[in-house]
Amino acid sequence: MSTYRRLHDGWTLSAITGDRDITSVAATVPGCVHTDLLAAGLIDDPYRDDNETRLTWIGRTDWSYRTAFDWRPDGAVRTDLVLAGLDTVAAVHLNGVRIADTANMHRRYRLDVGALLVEGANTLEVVFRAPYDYTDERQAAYGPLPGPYDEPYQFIRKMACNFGWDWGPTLVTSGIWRPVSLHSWSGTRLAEVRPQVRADGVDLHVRVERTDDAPVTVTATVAGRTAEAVLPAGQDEAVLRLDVPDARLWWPRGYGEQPLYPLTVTAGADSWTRKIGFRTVQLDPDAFRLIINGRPVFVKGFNWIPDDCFPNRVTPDRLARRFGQAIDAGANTLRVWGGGLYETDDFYALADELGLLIWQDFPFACAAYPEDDLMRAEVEAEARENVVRLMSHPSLVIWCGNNENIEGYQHWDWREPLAGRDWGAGFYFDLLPRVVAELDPTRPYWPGSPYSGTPDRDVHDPSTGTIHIWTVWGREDYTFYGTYTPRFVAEFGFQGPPTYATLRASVSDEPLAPDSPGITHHQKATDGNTKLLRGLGEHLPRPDNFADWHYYTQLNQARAIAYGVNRFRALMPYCMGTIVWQLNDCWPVTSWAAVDGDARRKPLWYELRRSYADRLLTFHDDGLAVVNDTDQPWRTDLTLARLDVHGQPLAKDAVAVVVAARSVVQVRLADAVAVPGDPSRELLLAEADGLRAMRMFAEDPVMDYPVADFDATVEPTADGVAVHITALTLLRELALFPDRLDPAATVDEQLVTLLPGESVTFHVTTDRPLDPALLLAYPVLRTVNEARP
Ligand code: BMA
Repeated sequence: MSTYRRLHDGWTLSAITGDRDITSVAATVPGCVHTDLLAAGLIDDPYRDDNETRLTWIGRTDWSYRTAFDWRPDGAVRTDLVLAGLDTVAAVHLNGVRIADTANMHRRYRLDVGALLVEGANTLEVVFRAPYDYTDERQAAYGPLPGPYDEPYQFIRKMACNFGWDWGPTLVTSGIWRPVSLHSWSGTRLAEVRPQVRADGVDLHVRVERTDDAPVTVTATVAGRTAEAVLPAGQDEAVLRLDVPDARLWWPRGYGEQPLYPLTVTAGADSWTRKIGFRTVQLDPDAFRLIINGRPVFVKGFNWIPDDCFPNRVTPDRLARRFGQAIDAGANTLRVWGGGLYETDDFYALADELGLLIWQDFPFACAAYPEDDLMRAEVEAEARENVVRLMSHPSLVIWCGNNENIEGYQHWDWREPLAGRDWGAGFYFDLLPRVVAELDPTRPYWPGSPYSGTPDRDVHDPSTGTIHIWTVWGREDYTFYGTYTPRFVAEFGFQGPPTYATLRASVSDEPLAPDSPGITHHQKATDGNTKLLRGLGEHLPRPDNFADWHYYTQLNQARAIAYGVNRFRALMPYCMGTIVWQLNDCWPVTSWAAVDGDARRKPLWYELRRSYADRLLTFHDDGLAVVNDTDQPWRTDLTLARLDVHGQPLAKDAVAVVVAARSVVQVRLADAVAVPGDPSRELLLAEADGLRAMRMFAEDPVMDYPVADFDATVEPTADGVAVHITALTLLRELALFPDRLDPAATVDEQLVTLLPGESVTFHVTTDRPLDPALLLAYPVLRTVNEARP
């Protein structure tokens, strides 16, 4: 037999240290202290205003989770308590007996509890030690270690960004964050199944645990093929080979389909099923190209952070919506960043179905980590467990040792504070690659990001490995992306505030101002708001009110990232990847995200949808790049024109272009088109097959744009309104912000430039009747025409 029973009912939460009287509050499992206290009305919403600052005590308190459950002997030989995730330093007590001590959020625990269970009422208690007490103790014993944040996250195996980040609040959680069950079983249990998938089959490494000596038959089935092994007494491991020569290959989206095949393994009464995809993956380390089924893939990606500070709130539905936003923007890859988690099984299963490639960092980020025995044992255990847990997923294509720790060692003045002590190199260069090679040799491992291929080569070397480009956000104008000729950009980002509706709902300042307390609190980056303004450079005017600040900084974010993406795509195949920092936010905040903390798309998202489209036209200093990231050659008659700001052609050219599949053609521009007579009154236009690239010859504040004029109609539709705009003058980057009128309203398009006579329809989804006069006026409808110095 083999039966699981969830133990998710009847939990209560009590504070067992500190001076607050919190006793037997109803608790949710899986969950955490913050969400329980919030549900009980004992704390204010941590995401609102600066409430976060009044909640630090939670991470400094010991907590007890307690439940009682009925149990009757069910004939099983073994009954195991299975704890899929405890956050973090915990003692587990069953019927008053301490049965486990844990100190790693990234592990699961299975405890044989049959001897302790009693017929009738049983009690289960998990006592969590205050995370800060534990890290204080560890830090005192080891000595402080360098890192950019004044938080001790490297001393505990817990999601690092839980301690705050330059986009996230410091909300240090405790709790039972993943399911708890009792597993009753007799005979045989499948203790570990490791499918090493090939293009034409799968090798299965199976380990069983058993309660008796009877021979056990292990059977594996996939795609109509079956393999079997009989394990005699004393033998607990088998390797089964299944050949599927006619398997249909699994491809990343944009390269083919994603056929998934259920793979089932049975042993006695236990069985295990996962959907696998047949494919190969290799990493060409010099060029840093990911090669799937023999074909190099240009990575168009997003960095992924935990979608909520309280990961138990991230439901499968929510993941599906967020992944939908990533793929609708044209992405084929998510990089699960090292300051977060090994994500849930649902996460990778969804990526398998959608053909989204997953780059998985091991959870180490931006700090020197201790390498003492305790840490090494935890790291090895969690790595072994998660490599095995995730290896059935075709979407997972690369393991990466850490985020920015090798860079930290090379560039962030760590040597002196380290004084010769270890900093984590033993994990990234030895332990983790050893674990991956032993358990899952089908996947490449890369020691860190950024990383240039050997430990002594500068991680900033763009000619090899991955780089992260932070010079732009930190100090340079975004056109500085144009000075890079990288192999693979695994991070680059530019901030913008969240949508208006998101800010309005999370900040109660009246009025909202760029420097009002709530807006300031919901900006976590060092000098973030100063950098937002500096980043406007010559591109857009200095805003002098909140609405303009919000609009220009959002617009500038969109332009900056599009500039970088377009540059890197134009360098294909020398450059084979661009992973934007970052897709999502974990709360409402001004950040580098394309989708804000309340799931609303920022202007960046819409601009990226153009920049990540399969076909792209993009101007650069020497001409125009015509990018074709499809499997078909692209034959097109490209038209090029120099126009005045009233749309009148001053010079024209036509070029027949053939762009081979998955390649780029560079088109040089004739001087008649490329050289302006009066830069402030002229622009450059390229068009092909309905695609367009446009470049102003001067920055917007000096462009002599006409005052925006247009005809507009607003018509009701089944789910909102259609806003038709016909341009009477050039309209530069028309945008509509209906969330200013109805927080639930969404719009399907943003940042559309129209020449006189051209039209666009914005489809607004809303339940409310929106006043057309408000919809068509400042600050809801915007163009850059008004952007005067
Ligand atoms: C990189 C990331 C994150 C950070 C981002 C923005 O360092 O790896 O740590 O949030 O830049 O500063």
